[in-house]
Amino acid sequence: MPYDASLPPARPFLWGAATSAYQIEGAAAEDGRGPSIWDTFCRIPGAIADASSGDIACDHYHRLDSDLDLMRGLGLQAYRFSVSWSRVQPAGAGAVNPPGLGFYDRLVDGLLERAIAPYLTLYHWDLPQALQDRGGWGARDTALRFADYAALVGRRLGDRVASIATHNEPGVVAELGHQTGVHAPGLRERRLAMQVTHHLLLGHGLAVQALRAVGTRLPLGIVLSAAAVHPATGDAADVAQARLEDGLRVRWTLDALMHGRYPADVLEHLGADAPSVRGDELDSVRAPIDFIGLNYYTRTLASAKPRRLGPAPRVVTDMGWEVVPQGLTELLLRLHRDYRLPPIYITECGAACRDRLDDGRVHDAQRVDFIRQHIAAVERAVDAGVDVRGFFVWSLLDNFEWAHGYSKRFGLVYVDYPTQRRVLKDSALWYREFIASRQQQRA
Ligand code: IFM
Repeated sequence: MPYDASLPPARPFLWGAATSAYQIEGAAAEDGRGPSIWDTFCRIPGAIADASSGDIACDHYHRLDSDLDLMRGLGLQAYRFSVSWSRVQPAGAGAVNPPGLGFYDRLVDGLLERAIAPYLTLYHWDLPQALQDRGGWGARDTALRFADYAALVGRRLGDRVASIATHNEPGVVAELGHQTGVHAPGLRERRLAMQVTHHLLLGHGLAVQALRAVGTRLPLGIVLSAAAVHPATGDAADVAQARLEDGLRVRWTLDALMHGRYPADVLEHLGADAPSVRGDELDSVRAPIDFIGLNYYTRTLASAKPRRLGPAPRVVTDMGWEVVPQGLTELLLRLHRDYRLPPIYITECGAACRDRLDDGRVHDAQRVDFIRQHIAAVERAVDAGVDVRGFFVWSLLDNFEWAHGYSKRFGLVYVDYPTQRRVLKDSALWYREFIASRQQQRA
């Protein structure tokens, strides 16, 4: 599909793609990697839709060089990846695993050799099982261990990566992992989930401090899942529900990160389920950061009572998520207005589609439209004055989509799992042309 030249003109902006360790690496029991909570969770019957796991995933661990060449072939300017904590520190504390760190050394060096900026995330959901056995994110100690792990990664890779994000989507870790139980570690307790949000944020702040203490001068930040929250109807009850959900999903985290407090209305709503916060912990949470990453897929529609969505025509992706690009513009404008945010990166944005190999091609026109519309949505916000610096498509490769296993495909690149063959989808060809054309406009 040809690149649409009617898109707005070039800006100094990074175009990239993102992945995470457990979703692509495989090699789950190799070279000293310790088990993570996702290894354990995948073994629970019924936990994963297709009863799969990340044991092999995209076999990226063994295909590093060819995957790096694939990235270069696409013309990516930046690549966002995560480090597997249990690969570099198998028990989550104490001994370091040199071959594990060596893998990330090779990844970072390989990116730099290909002129691709490495954007590192420390925690994309794969907690070492040994730490879960000691209480996981429900235990304050895990936040302290996370700071040690951050320092160790910072010392080893901090001279070569473009930035370090502490967590990926802490709100999702708390809610899906500890309240609804559909993600690892599969717990279902709201009080615990709220304590987990606090410990994740505390871990973030302590990690930022630890990285600074070891001399890291890089931009440091955090990646949040963010959505514009809309009431399903104009009814007062739905409007109030939307305010509450915005409080739980957006203000909870950003008020803590930016102002060192949790929102009063949400604390009141939580009552006895509010987390316990010791001493000056919220001062650590608001340790100064240099960027915020936002992952955007859809809006949240809030209603006070469970209701069937009306007959309005809704375009959805294969996840059943409504396609709402204008929600991204709205979100960016709103966060710009309500918070004095540091520079923003769209660290994930993409669509799951029912991709099929058709004579060696994958015609994913829906994904091309999705990406094009969301880029345009970001650019509307930039034109209105929001400081956005980059856009990372989720994902570079089809991969292990958590509780959905391999049944959902988000990649620009199709992965034929039985052979591990990679095939550029039409969206990859489009993105390659798009990046090249933006680069030419800047030259
Ligand atoms: O695959 C996930 C990713 O790990 C985190 N953000 C959302 C993506 C799609 O569900």
